[in-house]
Amino acid sequence: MLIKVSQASACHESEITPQAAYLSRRTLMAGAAALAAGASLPAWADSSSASAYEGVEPGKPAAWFQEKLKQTHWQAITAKGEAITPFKDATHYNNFYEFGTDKGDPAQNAGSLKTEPWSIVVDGEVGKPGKYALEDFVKPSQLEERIYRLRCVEAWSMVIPWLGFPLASILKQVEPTSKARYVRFETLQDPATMPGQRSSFSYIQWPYEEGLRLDEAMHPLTLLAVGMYGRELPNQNGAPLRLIVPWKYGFKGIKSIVRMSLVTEQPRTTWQGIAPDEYGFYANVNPQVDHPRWTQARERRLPSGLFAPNVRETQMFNGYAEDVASLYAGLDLRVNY
Ligand SMILES: Nc1nc2c(c(=O)[nH]1)N[C@H]1C(S)=C(S)[C@@H](COP(=O)(O)O)O[C@H]1N2
Ligand SMILES: [Mo]
Repeated sequence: MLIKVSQASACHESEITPQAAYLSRRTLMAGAAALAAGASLPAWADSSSASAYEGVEPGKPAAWFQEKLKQTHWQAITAKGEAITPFKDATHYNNFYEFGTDKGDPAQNAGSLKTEPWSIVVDGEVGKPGKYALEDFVKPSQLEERIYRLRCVEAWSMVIPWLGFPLASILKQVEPTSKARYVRFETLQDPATMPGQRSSFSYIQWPYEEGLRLDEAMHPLTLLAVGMYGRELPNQNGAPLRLIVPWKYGFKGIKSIVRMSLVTEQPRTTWQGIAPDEYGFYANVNPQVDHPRWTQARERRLPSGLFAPNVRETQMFNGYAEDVASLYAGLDLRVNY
């Protein structure tokens, strides 16, 4: 059993709405170059009509990614009845401060990021510490597609079809010891290819770092993503490996991960370091706890414009309460924001 999640997020073929999830066979073939002859196609791949997948650019996927893609469990989890955000928006409206602070900067600048070869250091409280080549690290795990809401703390949101591996299956492989209580994650630090790390007025202490409690990290909804929209991750979205925790604000989803440490103490996180009264360690999506400078009760769902703002109510735990609320039983979410 790969995923144990409630009925609320589990996928039922019949409930997949056409506008929520499809890409034409043509787009898939052209866009995800990785789907070579003989590759299995998602069940809904024959749907026609313009879709969120329009304009999916052909990438240059690593060989291991192409292999993994053939065995993908398509739509393992979906966001029922919610339209997928167009690929164009998901790849041109980004937060990735290593490449600049404007939403368009990552798309413009992240081409310099070299994602192959890539390795991940695993250390701390683990039975099998080491420096793993990415392809070896993910080898035993099956690729899954998961369509999740992404809610940024800045009060905008998207719906993105990720491709990735449950973090739990990857963590089990390195055998956390009984002392491990948290996971700390670190992004690549490379000023030569990351212009945002060169700017002298930067208030961020690089590298970007994030963390999860071990039970959050092991939760079946927590994903290590290597792709989106049926193809490998574009650089601006955190290639080649980034974290996705769908019930938390987007800043927990650390990009371009080079290190994972199993630790005993709650790790320091980048945004907590910048403004501890505004960004907490937990960062669970919560419409009842406002950001000091704006409400968190509502969000702008992209694409959103002046005449079609597309505003919706924010849901507790971003709509994943049924699956994750029990993780926080007894915890004051106003104090632990
Ligand atoms: N290393 C790193 N990871 C990061 C960020 C960043 O600036 N640097 N921004 C975060 C924020 S605030 C959000 S909302 C998401 C955005 O992911 P996306 O651009 O793929 O939508 O990435 C998160 N991960
Ligand atoms: Mo964010």
